[in-house]
Amino acid sequence: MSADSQAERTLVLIKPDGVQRGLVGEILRRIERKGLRLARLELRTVDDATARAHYAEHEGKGFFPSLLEFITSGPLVAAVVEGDRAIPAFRQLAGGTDPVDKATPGSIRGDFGLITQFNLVHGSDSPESAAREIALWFPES
Ligand code: RTP
Ligand code: MG
Repeated sequence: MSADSQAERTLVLIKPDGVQRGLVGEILRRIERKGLRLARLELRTVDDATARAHYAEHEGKGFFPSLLEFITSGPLVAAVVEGDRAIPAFRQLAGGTDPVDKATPGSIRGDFGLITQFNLVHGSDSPESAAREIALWFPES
């Protein structure tokens, strides 16, 4: 176990495809087995404004409209996950963005994903992103 002073926080989403396919328990199990902790956990359906703010870096890209439609299409799980190097540790668990070309077997996307958009999970990609996203999803924390 690492000292609390080394704990890092990351924003994790189990996207609507993961909830719809019944993979919430499987994904949370992998997070916990890795040794990461759940600090916040909530099922919610998000509006367009939240989805747009979350993925602001992708505004203007070809996939942006369908990404917004997908993320708002049904309930998702939002979580704050913490632990030593939580940001890269969860990105490792998730695997690369494309579930076939980039994510390796053994990762969440590599094991359960097929189509890039429907890649099951989101994890913050840097400390700056994590701070911004945690403030967006859990403003009271
Ligand atoms: P995320 O932000 O969701 O954790 O995923 P990521 O960092 O691995 O990938 P990113 O480049 O940030 O893309 C955000 C999400 O947009 C969807 N996407 N679709 N070509 C496509 O159809 C395409 N490219 C990206 C995926 O859901 C991706 O995770
Ligand atoms: Mg990203």
